[in-house]
Parts: sequence; C-alpha cells; structure tokens
Amino acid sequence: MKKIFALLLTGVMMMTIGGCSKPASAPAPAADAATQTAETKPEEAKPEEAKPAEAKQLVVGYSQLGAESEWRTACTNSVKGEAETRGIDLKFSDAQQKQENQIKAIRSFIAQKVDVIGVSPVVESGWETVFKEVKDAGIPLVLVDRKADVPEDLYVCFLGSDFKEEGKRAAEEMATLLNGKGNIVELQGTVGSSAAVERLDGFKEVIEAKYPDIKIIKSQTGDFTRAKGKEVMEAFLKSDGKNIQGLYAHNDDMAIGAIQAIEEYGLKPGEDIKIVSVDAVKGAFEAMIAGKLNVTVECNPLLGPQFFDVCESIVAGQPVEKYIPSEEGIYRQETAAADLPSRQY
Ligand code: GYE
Repeated sequence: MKKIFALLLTGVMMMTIGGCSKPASAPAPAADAATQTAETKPEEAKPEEAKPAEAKQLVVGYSQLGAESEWRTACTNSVKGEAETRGIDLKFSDAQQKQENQIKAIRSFIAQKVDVIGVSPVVESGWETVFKEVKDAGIPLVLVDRKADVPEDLYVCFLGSDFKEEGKRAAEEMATLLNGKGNIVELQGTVGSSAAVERLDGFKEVIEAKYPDIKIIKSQTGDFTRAKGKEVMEAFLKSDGKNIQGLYAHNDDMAIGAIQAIEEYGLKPGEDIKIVSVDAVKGAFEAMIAGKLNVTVECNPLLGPQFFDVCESIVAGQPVEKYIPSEEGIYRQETAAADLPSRQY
C-alpha cells in the first residue's frame, strides 16, 4: 500500500516538474525516476531545482540585399518587427545591392557566432566559398526571398516566392489585356538575380508557347528601381514609341517609374500601353486606382514571421521543408480601390 502511494506521489510530482520543463530537456525514463523518488522523502524533494535555466535568447544574423524598392522596405520592416516581437537578438545588415557587402556581413556573423544566418542573395552566383565557411562554422543558413546557385547541402532551406510562376501569371494577364496580339517591352530586375531570371523565363515561356502574335521587342534591366525603370522606358519610347502596346515590369517600382516616362512622352499608361508588374505594393494599387497600371501579380514581402519560425525550428532540432513557399495572388485595376484598405504593404 505504502509503495503504491509513493509511486502515485511520484507520478504527480513528475507531472508538475514536467509541466515547466522543455520537452527537449529529455526527462529521465519514468521507471528510473520512480525508483529515485520512492527512496527520497517527499519533503526533501526540491521541485524548483528541477526548473530549466531561462531559454537562451536566439541570435540571428540577417544579410538584406538592399533598399531598392517598396517591396524591400516592407520585407526589412517585417523581419525587424518580428524579431522585436519575439525578443530575438537580430544582427541586421543592408548590403546596398552589393554582393561584396553581403559576403562581409556573413563573415562578421560567423565571427559573432550567431545561431542562424538568413541571407537574401542579391544575385544567384558567387556564394559557394562563403556559404562553405558558414557550414564549417556549424551555423545553419536560410535563404530568404531570393535563391543562390549552390549545392543544396550548403543551406537548410529556401523561403520565398515562386518567381517563375509569377512570370507565367503576368504573361497570362498581359495576353488577356492585349487580346493575344501586340508588341511588348520588358523591364527586367537586377541582372543575375533569381527574381529577374525566373520572372523573365516564366513570362517568355507562356508567351512563346501560347501567344504567337505577342512579341517581346525590347528587354532591358531597370535594376528594380523607379529611377532606372523611368530611364530605360524613356529609351524604349525613343526607339519604338507608338509601336509599343504593352509593358511587363519585373516589379511595381520600375512600372511606376515607367508610367512617368510614358506620360512625359504623351501617351496614356494603362490605356495606350497596357502595364503588368509584380509585387502588389501600395504604390501599385494607387497607380491602378488612377487607371495607369492594369495588373500587379503579388509577391509577398512579409517574410519575417515565417523566417523566424524556421530559425526557431532549426535551433529546436525540428525538421524543416527544403522549400517554403509564400502565399500570393493577383490584383487587377477593377478591384484595386476595394482591395487597397486591407493591404499591409
Ligand atoms: O520583387 C523587387 C525587389 O527579390 C522578390 O526584389 C524580390 C524583388 C521584388 O527589389 O521589388
């Protein structure tokens, strides 16, 4: 009878202690604990000693590629805001669209022995050496937003959008706007970035396969910025002017720059030249409401919560998917005014 009582008491104590300890701290097997506690008088047991030490604050290094667009600002704010909400020690670095700055930042994160490194790679190539250094230091690496062309074992996962799919969606929207016929100019994103490479591929693939009467007559980079988008559109208009029926811009900022160029040239953006771009930032909704932009394909920049979920899973030793997609949709001029109030970026 005494034995049974002791065992029952042990069970209750185990539950109490277990309630405030982390599952990761692997409680001793029940049988062992039962024997130990059965030999100890209840008043001698000190449950408070069994409390685990305060969870260590997570330290995360994040190499952001720049501040070139509205999208990027929203992405940065999402990462910084979420770190603050979760009490994560975030080491944030803005590379101003220069890969060498990103490499420097990553090396400094290694020196600081952060727990996880997040990188939004400005271009796809040239990462292998520094990523190997990260791996050798035993630090898990997460690719955020853009991809890097490296062997899969050099990073834990990629979190971001399906840029090729965005390009395909943009092509279908353009084909609808042009009734399957017309000349298009294209403003590409940063040369060599996965966002530009895949948005170009997806768009071209659909146009070539399904719409033989649509021609991409000019395609040049505007580096994802408004200023460059305007400048390159001016050049397109100078050479091809009224021969252009459609503009596909790899992001909204370049489209907004181009809209200005089209107006200065004396044409009506959204009417004389149909415009489809990518991102779905607030500026695009305003342009749609003004009738100057036709469609924006969404690319979600609010990656902070998903990014830190992944960081926390990795540190807790939980498995994570190699590709974590972000959810996105398509927004058209007709519903822009109704959609705008609920947009977060
Ligand atoms: O579309 C563009 C930004 O990599 C998805 O980069 C991102 C792109 C985004 O500059 O606006």
